[in-house]
Amino acid sequence: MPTSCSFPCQRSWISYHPSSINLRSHRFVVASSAAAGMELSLTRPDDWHLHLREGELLHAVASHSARQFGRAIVMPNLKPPITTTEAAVAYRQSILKALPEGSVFDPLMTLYLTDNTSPEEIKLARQSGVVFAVKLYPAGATTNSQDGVTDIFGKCIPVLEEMAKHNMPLLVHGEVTDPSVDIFDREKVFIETILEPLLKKLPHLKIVMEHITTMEAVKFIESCSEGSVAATVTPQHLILNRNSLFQGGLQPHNYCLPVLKREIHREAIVSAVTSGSNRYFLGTDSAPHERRRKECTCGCAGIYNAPVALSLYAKVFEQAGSLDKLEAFTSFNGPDFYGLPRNTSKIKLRKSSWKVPVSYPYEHGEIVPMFAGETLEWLPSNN
Ligand code: OTD
Ligand code: ZN
Ligand code: ZN
Repeated sequence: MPTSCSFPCQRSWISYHPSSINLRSHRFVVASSAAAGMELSLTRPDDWHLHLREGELLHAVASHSARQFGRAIVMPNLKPPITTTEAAVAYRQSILKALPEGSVFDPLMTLYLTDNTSPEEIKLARQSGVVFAVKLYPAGATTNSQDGVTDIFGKCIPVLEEMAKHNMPLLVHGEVTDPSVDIFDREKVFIETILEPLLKKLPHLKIVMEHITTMEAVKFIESCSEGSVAATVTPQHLILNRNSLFQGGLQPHNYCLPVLKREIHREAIVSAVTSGSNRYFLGTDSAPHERRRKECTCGCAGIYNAPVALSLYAKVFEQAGSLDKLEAFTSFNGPDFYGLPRNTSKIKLRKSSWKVPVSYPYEHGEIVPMFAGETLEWLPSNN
């Protein structure tokens, strides 16, 4: 059974109002806050980085994403991973079956790159019409990445060349796995030792650096040619810093990979995303785990944020005085980068308080969402 901390935990939300907010930005926040009851109408967003899982967990979470998002890039890190087009097609079918009746949510599938993925598989993926990208997990970098790539330059160049030919993006978990590299430096070292040399070798490969967490990643993205390299950004890396892992006691539900970083990195990502640059788009990295697998001696990495993501993104843009730039981030930059049409339907975000459920129970377990039990503003609705 999960045990709960007897320490009177300060909730992680506290770190959303960091004492480091300077007066200038604070004044700006006050001046630009939206009035209660205000409503935003947005082109329906897509989620360009989502873990939907399978079986019971898939059934427990699918509707949360499908209600709000038009499409999602579905991550392939299942057990076993989705390494072939055939497996991706079957996985897509099981996702469609798990959707609420009448849902038009469109899962965009990905392949899990291994040392043995063949260029032929890329051709099949492109022909299938349902596979939209290939995911690079350095072996051992994150949940279910043990079958990932061990030597990208030694094993994967022919596959990556084939992907460049087919305009198929490479989605990157950008962290080195060398245990001697400090966990907070792994993204920076990955950029220097893998991403920069890779782009030199394959300048025509489209790359999405997933879930960026550092100012170095922002600098890297800005240095690349527009339309060729982009980044997804999660709600947690925009809202929390690494203090949230330890505030009032260990907070397993704030543990994800790449791990939360220092406040200066969070600020750099917020500035980049709210500047209106089209190089960044919404990717929640919503990664549900059963409660018992988070609250235990070796807790899994992953934050379940699908139900709260839109509220949190809106809050970030509101606080930066950039609500006018929210829609491009949630709904335009992603499809434009992938060369897909933008959604035509709309959703609404209303500035009114709502309480995040403390958990989402399902038959054999429950999932604790990000900011469980907290009150958020910006309530999404379909009409
Ligand atoms: N990070 N957890 C998971 C994936 C992500 O690296 C990621 O994309 C997961 O549980 O699948 C996590 O912390
Ligand atoms: Zn990742
Ligand atoms: Zn992920």
